Amino acid sequence: MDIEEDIKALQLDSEENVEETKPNDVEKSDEKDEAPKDVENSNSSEVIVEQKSSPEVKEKEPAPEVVEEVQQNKKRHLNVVFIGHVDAGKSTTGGQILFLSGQVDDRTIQKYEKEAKDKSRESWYMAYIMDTNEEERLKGKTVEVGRAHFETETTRFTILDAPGHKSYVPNMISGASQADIGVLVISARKGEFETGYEKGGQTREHVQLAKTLGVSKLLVVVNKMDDPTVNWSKERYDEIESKMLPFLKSSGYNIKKDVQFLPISGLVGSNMKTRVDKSVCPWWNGQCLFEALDAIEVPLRDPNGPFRMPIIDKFKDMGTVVMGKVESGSIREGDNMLIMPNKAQVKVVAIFCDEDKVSRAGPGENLRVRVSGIEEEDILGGFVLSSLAKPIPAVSEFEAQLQILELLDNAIFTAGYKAVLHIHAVVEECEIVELKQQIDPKTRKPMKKKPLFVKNNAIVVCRVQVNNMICVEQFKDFPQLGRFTLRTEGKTVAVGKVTALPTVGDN
Ligand SMILES: Nc1nc2c(ncn2[C@@H]2O[C@H](COP(=O)(O)OP(=O)(O)OP(=O)(O)O)[C@@H](O)[C@H]2O)c(=O)[nH]1
Ligand SMILES: [Mg+2]
Repeated sequence: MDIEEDIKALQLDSEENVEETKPNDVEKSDEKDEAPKDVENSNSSEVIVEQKSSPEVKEKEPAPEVVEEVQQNKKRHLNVVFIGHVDAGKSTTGGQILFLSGQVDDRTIQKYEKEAKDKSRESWYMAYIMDTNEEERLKGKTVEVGRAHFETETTRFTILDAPGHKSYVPNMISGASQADIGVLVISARKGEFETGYEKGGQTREHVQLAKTLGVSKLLVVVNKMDDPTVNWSKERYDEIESKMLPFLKSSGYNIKKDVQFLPISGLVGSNMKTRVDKSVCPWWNGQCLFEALDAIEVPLRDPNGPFRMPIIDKFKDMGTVVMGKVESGSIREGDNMLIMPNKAQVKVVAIFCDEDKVSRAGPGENLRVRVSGIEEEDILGGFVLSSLAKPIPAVSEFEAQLQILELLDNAIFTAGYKAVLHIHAVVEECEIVELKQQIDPKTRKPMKKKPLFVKNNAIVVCRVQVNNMICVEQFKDFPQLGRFTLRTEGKTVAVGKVTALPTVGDN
């Protein structure tokens, strides 16, 4: 079957890629504050950008013909995460996309211009489209992942606007774990590319995390080309591209197949919906952002596979509603399913895709699913809505291949090492209980001696234990549910993949 072959190809690709991954400088984090959890939401008017703090599904049900229409909308659906260093222009570019695709009117823009001016942040008005809460607007920094929708000729897109600030990396991880492709935004402004990339910025960490979290393709947009220090300079663009390429390669991306560069100005909106004018940028003959997004191809998930939807959030709304992205399989109203790991049997009462009520949905969709048979309090983020016939394994231990990046204070990595495990929507304390094998990064063969400890940049097979049962899959079966990161004190210390699950009985 084609789909199976595609999935196999993806696994081989990705497996090689993880093994090829070379050590990279991951910056030292001096700010370890976590993101504030409850941020007041003061935003009012726009409809296409989802509110950050109070998810709600529409209570009014659409007429039957509307449901029909939604289901017949055969455009493919892709989730795009915007990543990159703080202030690179992710929210501005996301906002501009919505403006150019006709989803934000001039009056709203004028309102944001005024609000931005009042806050002495004149140039931030485009970012206000995505940055919907007061704290974000005041500080000019995204905190929570923004979510919005737009369409091109061939595709319905969900934009996930991740925060760039290092304090909010956990939020970025949650955004990237829901994405199929990434738009890596790089500022070309003098000094900004350098701080983002060379001097310990977030560019590198974001790329490595995105790869690990299953973002299979990257559009690298070299932004702020309009800035006076850049002025659409080909030299500057080429410099950034030539510095980024070796790094992207070493992070596991196939730079011929998986990566595409293009210059834009998110603020002015150049080379986004239409190609940049030759009078502005005579040397660019390539695509604009919308064309590139339209043309990007990603392997399809299997609509006939066992159903898997990691739960990223839940709330009460005429029952219990769970939110997440379908990683495999399909769901229909009336289906009986399991919520794992606590094996609670639930019935699917209603399905909402984006803002619409639908009667069924397939893989890749971001859904809100109303279920009966479970209380909202009994569900945690990281639980998985799962097929009844083939439930996702729930384990408290698994075997994994890890690529160590940079340990805090160059510590050594041994049995007993504790970290925070991030795998799909799960965030859980974990302990390394045994180092089984070290892999030679050059030959990719296991080394003979069983290691007692390893250091920065090592590749090692080990056993990982968690206190609570979690749902994971082997990477070879479901790459999206079998890749993870380990973080210590707010810093990513390792990336890895699940290579084996206990054979008997935990699930
Ligand atoms: N000149 C110019 N400035 C830009 C462009 N894109 C963004 N900016 C400016 O860069 C600053 C940061 O923009 P944001 O969109 O908030 O950046 P971000 O990447 O979302 O930042 P975080 O969410 O904090 O990570 C704002 O002052 C923007 O006006 C651009 O294309 N040209
Ligand atoms: Mg932002």
